[in-house]
Amino acid sequence: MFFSKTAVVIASLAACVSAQSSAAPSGTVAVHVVQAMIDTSGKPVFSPNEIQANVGDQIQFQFHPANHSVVQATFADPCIPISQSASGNGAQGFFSGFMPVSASSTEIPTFSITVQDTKPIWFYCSQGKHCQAGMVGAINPTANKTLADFTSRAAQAAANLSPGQNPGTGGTSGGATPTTLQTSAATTGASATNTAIPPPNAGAKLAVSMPLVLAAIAASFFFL
Ligand SMILES: [Cu+2]
Repeated sequence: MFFSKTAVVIASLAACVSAQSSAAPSGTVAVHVVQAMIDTSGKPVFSPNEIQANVGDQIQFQFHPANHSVVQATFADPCIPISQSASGNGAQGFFSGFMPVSASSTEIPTFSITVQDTKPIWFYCSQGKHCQAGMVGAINPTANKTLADFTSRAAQAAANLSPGQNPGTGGTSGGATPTTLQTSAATTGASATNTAIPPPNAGAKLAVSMPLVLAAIAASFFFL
C-alpha cells in the first residue's frame, strides 16, 4: 500500500537524521549533510550552516546549481583559504574544487570531510562574492568563536579567494579547478573525499538513494 511504503521511507530518513545528533553506533559513521545552494530568497547559502559533530563524523556537502565550492578557512580570516591565511600556520585545509551543476543535472556532486578533532572548523564558498554574501559555515563553533561573528566579518572581507588564487586577482571566475587540491586530505581537523549521488528528486527515489549514499560512504572508506 502506498501510504505504508511512504511511512517506511519517512521513518528511515528520520532514523538517518536522528543518528546525526549523537554518537554513531559502533561500526557505523554519522553523516551530516550540508546543502550548498541558492535559497528561496536568491541568497547563496550552506544549509544548515552550523553543525555540531563528534570526532569521526562525516560532513557531506551536496552541491546544487549553479557553481559552488567549499573551502576551509580560519576563524580570523573568513574568505581566505587556511593555506594562504597568516593565521593558518601552514595548514593545508580542504577545498572541494568548483562544482558546476546544471539545472537539469541528474547527479548531485558531493564532497565529504571527516571530523578529526573537537576544534571549530570554518568554511566558505569561494565563488564570486558568495563568502561576503553569507555563504559560510562552521562545524563546532564555540561561545567565543561564533558563526555570527564569522559571518559578519566575512561580509567585510576585501576578497574571496580559492586556494592558489592571488588576492590581487580579486574574485573567482568559477572555471578553474585545481585538481591537485581537489581530493587532497586536509591537515587540520578534517579529511576529504569526493563523490556524486543521484538527486532525491522524487519520493519514490528516496528509498533507492539512501542505500546508494551509504554505499558511497562505505566505498569512500576503502580509499582513505
Ligand atoms: Cu556559492
